[in-house]
Amino acid sequence: MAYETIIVDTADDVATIRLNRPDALNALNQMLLNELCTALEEADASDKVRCIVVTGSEKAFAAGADITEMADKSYVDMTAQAYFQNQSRRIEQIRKPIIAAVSGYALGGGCELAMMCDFIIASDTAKFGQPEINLGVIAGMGGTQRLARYVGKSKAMDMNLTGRFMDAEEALSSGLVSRVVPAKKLMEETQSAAQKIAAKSLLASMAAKDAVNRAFETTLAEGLNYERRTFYGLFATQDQKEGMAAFQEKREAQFRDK
Ligand code: DAK
Repeated sequence: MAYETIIVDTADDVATIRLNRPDALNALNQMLLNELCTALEEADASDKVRCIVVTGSEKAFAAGADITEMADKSYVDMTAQAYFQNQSRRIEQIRKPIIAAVSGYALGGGCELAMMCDFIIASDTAKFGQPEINLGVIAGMGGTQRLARYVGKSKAMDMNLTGRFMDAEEALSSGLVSRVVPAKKLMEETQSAAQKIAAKSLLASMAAKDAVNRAFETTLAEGLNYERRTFYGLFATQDQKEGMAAFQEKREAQFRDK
């Protein structure tokens, strides 16, 4: 499919989706989010894809929702159009693992999009922030909710109330990102992580994603029950037999997603 605001490249079991509005630092507008959702859904349905990477440019992952698109909207417009609501839900429904590779600015909706991915690999130039307060509004797609779960109340309040940016080092030490790599190595390291994930049983990696996400939606006791039942369920797969046989036979497992 031909896209105007993203570039999709699928190779070696990994779909890489690059946000591509360079003139606006990849600001998220309706078209970009719709195209991103379509590309994610296509990757989720494709038997050529076992892991997805979402990235931006060297200067910006995304500098937020497009202020130009929003500026003149009224409360009624926002509510009637359910602005960005449907797209958030579509992203949450993706079952395959998604890595966000972040270089430069990940602000407002950009930071929120990165947090909707399963984990974030940041370049040492990355800057995260929820500066919506400077525009007279607040975060609208997880900046008060997911950020608080990632980094705790104090830092989430600090970021949302002062609008200050967090650099890569602080993002790492506070748990927002899983690793920081030199800017020049960002895509190499991300592709290497994606290849590692792609080599696993897709049934197991989708189950792992689902189970970790469950931790944020339920009590510990219910979450542990869910995890244990999912674990038992994987013993119905050929991939479990293959994975454990390969360990015993001291060879690489050949998973077939069956
Ligand atoms: N929207 C539109 N255009 C943007 C933009 C944005 N968010 N960010 C940058 N640009 C544009 C600039 O206007 C400029 O365009 P020209 O003037 O060249 O035409 C171009 O990108 C380059 O930007 P700068 O010239 O400003 O570049 P600098 O290096 O000087 O500064 C910056 C980079 C990232 C610090 C600065 O551009 C900046 O502060 N940008 C705005 C950051 C921001 O406030 N982000 C939050 C936006 S509000 C919702 C869910 C979520 C949201 C909304 C609703 N629902 C579920 C309802 C999310 C809201 C937001 O994200």
